Amino acid sequence: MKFLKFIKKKNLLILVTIVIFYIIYTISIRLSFESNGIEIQRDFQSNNNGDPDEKFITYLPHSGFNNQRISMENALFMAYFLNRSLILPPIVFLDGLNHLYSEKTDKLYSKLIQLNHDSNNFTSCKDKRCKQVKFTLYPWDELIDMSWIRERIKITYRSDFNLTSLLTSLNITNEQEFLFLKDEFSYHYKFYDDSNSTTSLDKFHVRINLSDLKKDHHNKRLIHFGSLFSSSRIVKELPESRIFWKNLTRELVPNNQILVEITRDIINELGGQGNFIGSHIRLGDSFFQVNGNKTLDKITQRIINDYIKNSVPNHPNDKLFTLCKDDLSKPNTVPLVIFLATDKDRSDPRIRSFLEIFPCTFTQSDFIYSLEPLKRVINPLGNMNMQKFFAPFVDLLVVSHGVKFYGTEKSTFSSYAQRLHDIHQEDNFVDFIS
Ligand SMILES: Nc1nc2c(ncn2[C@@H]2O[C@H](COP(=O)(O)OP(=O)(O)O)[C@@H](O)[C@H]2O)c(=O)[nH]1
Ligand SMILES: *[C@@H]1O[C@H](CO)[C@@H](O)[C@H](O)[C@H]1NC(C)=O
Ligand SMILES: *[C@@H]1O[C@H](CO)[C@@H](O)[C@H](O)[C@H]1NC(C)=O
Ligand SMILES: *[C@@H]1O[C@H](CO)[C@@H](O)[C@H](O)[C@H]1NC(C)=O
Ligand SMILES: *[C@@H]1O[C@H](CO)[C@@H](O)[C@H](O)[C@H]1NC(C)=O
Ligand SMILES: *[C@@H]1O[C@H](CO)[C@@H](O)[C@H](O)[C@H]1NC(C)=O
Ligand SMILES: *[C@@H]1O[C@H](CO)[C@@H](O)[C@H](O)[C@H]1NC(C)=O
Ligand SMILES: *[C@@H]1O[C@H](CO)[C@@H](O)[C@H](O)[C@H]1NC(C)=O
Ligand SMILES: *[C@@H]1O[C@H](CO)[C@@H](O)[C@H](O)[C@H]1NC(C)=O
Ligand SMILES: [Mg+2]
Repeated sequence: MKFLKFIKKKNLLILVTIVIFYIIYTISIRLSFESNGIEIQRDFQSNNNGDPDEKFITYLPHSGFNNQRISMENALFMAYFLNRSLILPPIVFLDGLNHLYSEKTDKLYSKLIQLNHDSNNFTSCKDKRCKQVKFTLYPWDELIDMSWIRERIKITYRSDFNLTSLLTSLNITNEQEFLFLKDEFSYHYKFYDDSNSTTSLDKFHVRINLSDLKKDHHNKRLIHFGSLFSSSRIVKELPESRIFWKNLTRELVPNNQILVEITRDIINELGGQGNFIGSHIRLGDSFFQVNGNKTLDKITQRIINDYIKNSVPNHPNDKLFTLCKDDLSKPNTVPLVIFLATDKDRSDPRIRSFLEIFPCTFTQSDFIYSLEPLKRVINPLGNMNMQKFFAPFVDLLVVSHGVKFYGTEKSTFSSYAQRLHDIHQEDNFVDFIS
């Protein structure tokens, strides 16, 4: 009785306490969850154990997915070389805008700060014309296997692009405590692991010796880079750098379970590994749009050359071949099973002319049933459905499992597919298909 009376009296206080605890509990659930089987703390503050001597680096992401991947890989190398923890920003996926980019770091920051977990759209303006762009911020380790690198460098996560709050969380109170290498133009800084290197700057403007950066700024709590994009951003000539880089690029492979299952399914439908070739034809925008005809011609010629030289095994699956048998009876057609990844669809006249030569070409849209599980992928940060953002990865993974791969020059999407293809070839596919 006494107890019940107590509850009545303190009724309001207890209710308030419960509500507060519930809020704290839900927030911590949101920030910490199972990721590809690993428990990962998303929230920077709680992951940072408050070691006042810990040193960090970070950078700003921009542009398409593979541009962001290259920046992320470069950042991992920087963290390794400089012996610092990496504050890793999320993947920025956009729907309705190809690129979020500015040459100047300050300007890029002012765009990126619009992206936060409270919203899934922002206003993008160009030449005074504005539109709503849908976006989502996605954690890298939901998509890519980071276990190898996690054993070698410490990674903490950043889930917005607010510089003020980043500095606050690092206890940085004045400008002397951090180094901010802001870009004033594209390809501003080029980094050299070997101070004695004679490799030229090429399109870059300013040289930085990494050993000097490490030595001269070892006291700085944070080194903040701007863009780290470009596969020639960091010159890696020291033997240790090369070994580390080779291992790094070998280990950073997509391992999202749903994507892996879908890929396996489509490969089986295509007649199994080794029985189809993969091609990535990028035609969609800017440079690739202008060079579309050239890209098509080159890839067609390369496939025909290889096929005539008979180096491509060709054991088409019967079921698939019945689908293209009639077209194959036409002159100048080539009986090869091809999986085509492209940012255009079948109705594009350039794709149509490719299909006339290679009638047994299949695209993602031929495997709608296998793609069904994509509908279930949601972003654990913010609950956005990821189907649209994940579709390119199905293309990427399937083409990379072809017995041969034919990509588009200068496309970073193609270069990743080529890398994954080479890895699968080395492994003789054993790790992927049983
Ligand atoms: N679904 C699909 N999307 C593609 C394909 N090629 C390019 N894309 C899209 O276009 C973007 C290209 O940007 P990025 O990844 O930076 O590669 P890059 O511009 O070719 O160097 C990709 O991230 C995809 O969103 C493709 O074959 N299939
Ligand atoms: C920041 O400083 C406060 C007190 O000076 C300390 O308690 C806290 O752990 C520090 N945080 C970090 C991230 O270093
Ligand atoms: C890397 O930094 C840690 C402290 O963060 C230090 O204990 C370690 O000795 C450093 N390693 C090298 C090779 O400098
Ligand atoms: C997002 O879009 C909705 C509806 O289109 C709009 O009402 C809202 O203001 C937008 N939010 C932002 C941050 O732009
Ligand atoms: C950035 O963070 C600071 C401090 O946490 C806050 O005062 C400010 O409003 C934030 N800016 C934006 C644009 O959210
Ligand atoms: C890089 O190091 C080399 C050799 O110590 C030196 O000659 C050169 O000036 C350095 N470059 C820069 C930009 O610091
Ligand atoms: C650069 O070259 C000089 C002279 O050949 C040598 O003494 C020095 O160790 C070299 N530095 C590095 C980082 O290899
Ligand atoms: C990289 O892999 C090789 C084996 O391929 C191994 O001998 C070496 O120790 C690895 N290096 C690092 C930095 O992990
Ligand atoms: C590409 O080729 C088609 C004919 O196959 C032609 O109509 C078109 O103008 C060409 N486009 C460019 C940009 O050269
Ligand atoms: Mg791009």
